[in-house]
Amino acid sequence: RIGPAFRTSHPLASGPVVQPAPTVDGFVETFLGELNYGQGTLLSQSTLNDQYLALARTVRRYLMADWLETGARRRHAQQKTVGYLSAEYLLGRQLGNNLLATNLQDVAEEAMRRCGIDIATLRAQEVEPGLGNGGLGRLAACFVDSLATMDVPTIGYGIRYEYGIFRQTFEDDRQVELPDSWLSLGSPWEFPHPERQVLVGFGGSTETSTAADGTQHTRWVPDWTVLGMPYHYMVPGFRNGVVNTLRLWSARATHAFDLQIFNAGDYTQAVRAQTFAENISKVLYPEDSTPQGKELRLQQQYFFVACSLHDFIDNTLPADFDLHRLPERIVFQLNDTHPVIAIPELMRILVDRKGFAWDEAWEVTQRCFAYTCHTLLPEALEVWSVELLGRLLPRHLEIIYRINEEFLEQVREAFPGDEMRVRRMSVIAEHPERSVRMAYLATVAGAKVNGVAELHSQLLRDKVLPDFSQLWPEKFTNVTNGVTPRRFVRLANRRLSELLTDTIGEGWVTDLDRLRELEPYADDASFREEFRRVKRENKERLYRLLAVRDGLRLPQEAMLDVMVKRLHEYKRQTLKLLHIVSLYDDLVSGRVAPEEMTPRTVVFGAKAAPGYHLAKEIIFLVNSVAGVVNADPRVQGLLSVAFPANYNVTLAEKLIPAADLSEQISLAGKEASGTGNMKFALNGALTIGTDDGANVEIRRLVGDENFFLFGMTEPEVERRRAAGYTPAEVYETTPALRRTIDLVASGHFTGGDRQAVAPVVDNLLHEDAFMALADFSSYLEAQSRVDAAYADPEAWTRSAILNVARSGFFSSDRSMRDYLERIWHS
Ligand code: CR1
Repeated sequence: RIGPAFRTSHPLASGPVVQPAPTVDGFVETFLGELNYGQGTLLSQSTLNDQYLALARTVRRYLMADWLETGARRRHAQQKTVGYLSAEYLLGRQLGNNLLATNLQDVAEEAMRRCGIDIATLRAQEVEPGLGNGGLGRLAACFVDSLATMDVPTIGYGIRYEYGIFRQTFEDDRQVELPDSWLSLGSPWEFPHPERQVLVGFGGSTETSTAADGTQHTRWVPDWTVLGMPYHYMVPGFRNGVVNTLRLWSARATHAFDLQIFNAGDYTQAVRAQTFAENISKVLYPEDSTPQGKELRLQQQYFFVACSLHDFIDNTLPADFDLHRLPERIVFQLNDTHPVIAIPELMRILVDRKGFAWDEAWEVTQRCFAYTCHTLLPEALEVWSVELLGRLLPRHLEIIYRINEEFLEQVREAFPGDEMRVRRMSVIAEHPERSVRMAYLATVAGAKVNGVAELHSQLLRDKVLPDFSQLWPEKFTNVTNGVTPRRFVRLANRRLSELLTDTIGEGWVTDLDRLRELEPYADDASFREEFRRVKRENKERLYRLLAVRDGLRLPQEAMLDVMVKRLHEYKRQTLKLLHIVSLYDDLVSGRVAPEEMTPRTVVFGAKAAPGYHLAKEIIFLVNSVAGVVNADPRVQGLLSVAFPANYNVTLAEKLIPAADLSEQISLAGKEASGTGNMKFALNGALTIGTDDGANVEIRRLVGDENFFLFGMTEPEVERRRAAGYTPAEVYETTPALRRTIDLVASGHFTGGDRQAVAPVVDNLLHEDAFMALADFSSYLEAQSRVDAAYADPEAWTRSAILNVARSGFFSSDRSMRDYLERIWHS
């Protein structure tokens, strides 16, 4: 620690200065004070950004006493803490959420009105911290929200990327990535703590010495170091006086500036060290589900877990704490394999620094970690080459080798003579190059391993880690994902929330199972009318936004059909596109008369990883089709396609409440869970989906008749593949598909340019790794059921209400209860 804690006998020293109970006058005064003394400006001269920052700081004040008090209470109680280790937190905007948590929405709105300010314009000023790629990062944000609302002692640990997920724009229909400089206008929600900086080493070598009694001691001598500076963020519970902490690490140079080099006249060289060190937390890797083995990424991973473990062990626990009892005080939940290097790091701390014997340390370590797997794609299971890991973290590699040796002994004992199995299960893979399988390491060391939906957990046991589940069946469990009802219903869908609260009371916000009480109202015609009004108003709000944001003009009446998620072949945006093209073709060729068509507006939102070429070609194709369809007078009002750029949490909060139809159309067996699917159902959209991920559970809960199922099941996919899948055959034998693909291939949507569509078309015809063609007919058939159902508004609304009423299970509060019961308390 740098500097002693300040001690004084002043009566206000040991408790926070409590912000007086909120009144509009008080809020105005605090706000003006923040403008004057915090921003150094007058209301009459302030910019929008000044006003936003002053408002944020005002709201922050109302959370501060609870934050300080929660921290003090946690230190005093010395309970077991959840250390959530996640390389990503996709938080979304903070202002609205914090106003909601403090119940200050109305006061703040009125206070701003009195200052002549429209609070909505200030909210729009906030740049969301996009410190995540997609589902995994947003899940972490939902989980910490729930843990605070449930008053579970939690520290969220992660990385304060200076640049989050790139900002997407389109140029000539193609994705262009711009840096997301989310910090550039100031970040009012973060608290840097330079006095809690942590030193992290990299590289170098290990030294082993033998003591007089013959015991060996190993020490790592890194050859370069960086500092980790923590930034604290408030994670408020929903109106419960609890504020937990999210602690994100930023990299700083140990010696920011080399004076000797500077004096020698080389200024740029003198700051090189700083630039190098600070690169570590500079930018979020924009790959979702398909990591690339980049050295900087391993540096990021080790950097943040080393800081986090040190922070908890040396700065959070009492100085005299007996580390043999560490599992009583912490469980580190590994959010996918990104933080798995924490396992050898804890071993190193205990053995090399705290003098534990190996077995003692292993015993403790195994009880401190649990691992969540979020994928089924083999290419998404992280591996690090031994060469790279050994160069960057030589001591950790030694530790991993020893863990593996002892583990493989265990396997040999359990399965004598089965050397094939030993090779299969080794944490060290030999081909194509010697590398460390991080998922295996996590499974060997973790007390529990979970998947994120029932089907996924089963496939994890049976297909991804079968040898491990045979060896340790009790290690494996499932926790189905969930989403926070605070942000994704209460905040995002104010109109629906009011209707819900008027109908069943407001308990649902923290007890989402109460939505069940809504079921009888599905049969109440006046309630259905109200429910439709909510949808309509949400659509109007969305279309107003899209008009300003993206220059889009969309028809108010059409069914709103939404597919928002990362762009990935397995998610099958192309299947959705084929459906659109076939609808378009049916209309313009006269196969379907305009009056037979259920009008639709399809909205896409998706970012592609910058290096994922095919995904970017698909984006180009969607934009091309949208351009032609929207400009064709023959389909005006019947079919529109919109692809607003830069889909993010902020846009999701506007899109999801307005949607009628939710597209969850991944190839069965590929989407681990999905969480957008839950958000849509909770906001009264019906799902068209495959039997994949959490869709399975959604369908079971909402009922078959309120869900549009299509496509092969996972075993059917397997059989089809085993029989030899040839997409060209499907194309040849399915006239509607043939027409559709031919129209695309003809260059109709690309001004006659066939070359431009070739990457996608050729891939579909000759590879189609995710079997879009195989599911095409089934998908179209399901979509015609959707059309028919939508044509009956009363029946549709009834189904939509039942989707809401029966989706309470998908609250992340329930997920957290499951983690507590199945993983953290065991
Ligand atoms: C999965 O693809 C799941 C989220 C959250 C994603 C998605 O199906 O809902 O995790 N996986 O569990 C991922 O991002 C790195 O892997």
